[in-house]
Amino acid sequence: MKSDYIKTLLKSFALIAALTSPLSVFAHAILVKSQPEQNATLTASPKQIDVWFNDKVGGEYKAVAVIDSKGNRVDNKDVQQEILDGSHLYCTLPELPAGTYTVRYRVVSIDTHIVTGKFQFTIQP
Ligand SMILES: [Cu+2]
Repeated sequence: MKSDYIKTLLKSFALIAALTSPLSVFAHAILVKSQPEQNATLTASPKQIDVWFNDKVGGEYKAVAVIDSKGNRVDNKDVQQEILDGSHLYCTLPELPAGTYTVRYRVVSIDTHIVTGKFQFTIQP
């Protein structure tokens, strides 16, 4: 019957839409919040960097690095994932001099994709 054919066709489209939708359950992780915020101007060196994603991320291969304007890595290389909130990573910092810093992150999202990104913040003299 023709209507059965159309129903099947519609189901196929629905399936394709579900598989390709950014709202899929197995979503690609995106950064939703950070502390310091992107492009923040601070009056003192922050004690740590916090990043939050829209979903929990994998415990392996997680990385958060803070790079100074000369390209040197300045964080304490101690990235941690919050035990009760797998969407939250943080690392600590030594006392940093004034300058502009770049935070780089790299995580594996639930859909197994690798997600990388960066943002900057500035510490005023
Ligand atoms: Cu993805």
